[in-house]
Amino acid sequence: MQVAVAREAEPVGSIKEIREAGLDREDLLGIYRNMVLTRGIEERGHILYRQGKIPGSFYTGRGNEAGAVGVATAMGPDDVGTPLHRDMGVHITRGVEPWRILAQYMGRVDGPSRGRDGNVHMADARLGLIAMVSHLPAMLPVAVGCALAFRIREERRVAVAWFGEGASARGDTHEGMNFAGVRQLPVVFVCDNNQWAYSTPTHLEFATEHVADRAQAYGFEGIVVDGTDVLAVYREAKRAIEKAREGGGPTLIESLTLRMEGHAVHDDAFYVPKELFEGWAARDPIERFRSWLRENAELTDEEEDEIGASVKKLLNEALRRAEDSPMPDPATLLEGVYATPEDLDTPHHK
Ligand SMILES: Cc1ncc(C[n+]2csc(CCOP(=O)(O)OP(=O)(O)O)c2C)c(N)n1
Ligand SMILES: [Mg+2]
Repeated sequence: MQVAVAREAEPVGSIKEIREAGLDREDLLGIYRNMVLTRGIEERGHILYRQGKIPGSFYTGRGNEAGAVGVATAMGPDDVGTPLHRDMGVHITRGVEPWRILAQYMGRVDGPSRGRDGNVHMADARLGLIAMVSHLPAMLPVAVGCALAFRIREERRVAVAWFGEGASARGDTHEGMNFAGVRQLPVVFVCDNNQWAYSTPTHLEFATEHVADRAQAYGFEGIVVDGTDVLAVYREAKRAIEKAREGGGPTLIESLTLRMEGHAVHDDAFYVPKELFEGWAARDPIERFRSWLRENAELTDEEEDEIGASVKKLLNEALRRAEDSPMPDPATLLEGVYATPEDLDTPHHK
């Protein structure tokens, strides 16, 4: 029989509680705007894909806006993270300009990967983000390596490692978490549990009740949070990040959502029961936060319209600017692919 071990986080109630967690009204509206912008970028991307303007495939994190924005809002400016293909909200919250993301989608030279890679295989290192590779769980040891470096250099910084519940079935997830637990490193693991790994359901990925139940076996705390409740995600991420910064070691946060679209745009997700989509659509994270703001923070019609209109304007301008960005010059194909020994300052290259 499965017995849940991880703590199940309470939903967030009042604005008082959220003030205590360090957010004022302006922060709350900023979070809402970041969620609306995140969804807007992915909706624009979807249209560009249908227009044939995006090479390769196209992924969205619809339904995961609260999870991604909530965690990224809790990160400090010098912290680092390895967001994946459902975590557009992390790039937005860290300040990547939307036009650069649309340029990335279209393979243009102004995308964060300078047209070297497609879709969300991108990150702006200046904003503390490390670009993902397709071998998703391979990003966990990278984040753990960052945390080890912070420990060695005595820097008060934290690494955040994202992974899906499907990725949790792979060996690198185990190795990363085990090493982090053994060394009590300043890293927070965030599992975006959207209940599907392509067409594989959770019961074929893990035998515990929750992914977060495994944390105890690695020697740290596991928490399950409703990934449609942006403030609950923020509160739990903030606690975990500050705990890690103070030397309290890792935490595993499992953010529970449903992947609201196919694995990528080519997939109609016929294998996901219709009732599941209907149930989770009623808990849409943006709609949920909008209602909370209306009830608890006196969000007005004017403010809501202003946010919607400014996001639309920003995206219109972003699209124009991205379409003006050229394709990379083929003559530069090999630039930025390999680091030459002269570029490295590791001792054995000296
Ligand atoms: C090692 C490896 N195996 C298979 C794939 C193909 N693949 C890409 S994403 C994915 C599903 C990942 O599921 P999950 O970790 O739950 O993340 P989600 O896509 O649901 O966010 C698969 C099978 C891959 N990229 N890497
Ligand atoms: Mg998944």
